[in-house]
Amino acid sequence: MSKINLLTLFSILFASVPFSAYGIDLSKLYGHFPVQKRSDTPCHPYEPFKCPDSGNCISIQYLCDGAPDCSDGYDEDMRLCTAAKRPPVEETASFLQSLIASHGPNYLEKLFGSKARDALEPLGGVEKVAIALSESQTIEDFGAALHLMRSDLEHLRSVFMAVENGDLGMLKSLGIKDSELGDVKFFLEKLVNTGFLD
Ligand SMILES: [Ca+2]
Repeated sequence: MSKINLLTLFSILFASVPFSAYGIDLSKLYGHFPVQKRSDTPCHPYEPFKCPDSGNCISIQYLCDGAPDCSDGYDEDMRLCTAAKRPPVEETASFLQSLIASHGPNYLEKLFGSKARDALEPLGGVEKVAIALSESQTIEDFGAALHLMRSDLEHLRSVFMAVENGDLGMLKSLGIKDSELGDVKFFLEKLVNTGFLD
């Protein structure tokens, strides 16, 4: 995930096309892309997405539609298309941050294992974990992205599966407060519903 430029993204965001109608919210990808070079010419509003390699412009409806339209297939990039379905990175980061603020800097060890202490510093920080949650298609990809230990990954999977099965006792046993249960459940279900446990 390195080549889509931010200005193209903004041109998409502020174009008159109601892109949410396509079931994909590219605003969620904010923060994933480097800034556009000045020499780049903008795409037409009707075809606002610029393929990073070839520079050709395609319509939003061709993003993540299952068929490659950019010459290098970037419009079907798995991380791009996974991230587009997930909660925005900023939202995920603030969710993780709120759990840390509420329960202390080592709390997320209960979810992600022993490397998730010190406000996630050993894993590269909150932002990095949030991006991994956004871009990783499956929990296996997530574990690989953050180099989690197998036992930690299996524990995390058991938490997700408990939530998927409606077992909120698991979250309570991890110290999640009643006032947080709704948010935590919503967040974990959102990941599950976008293929995290597949
Ligand atoms: Ca396509």
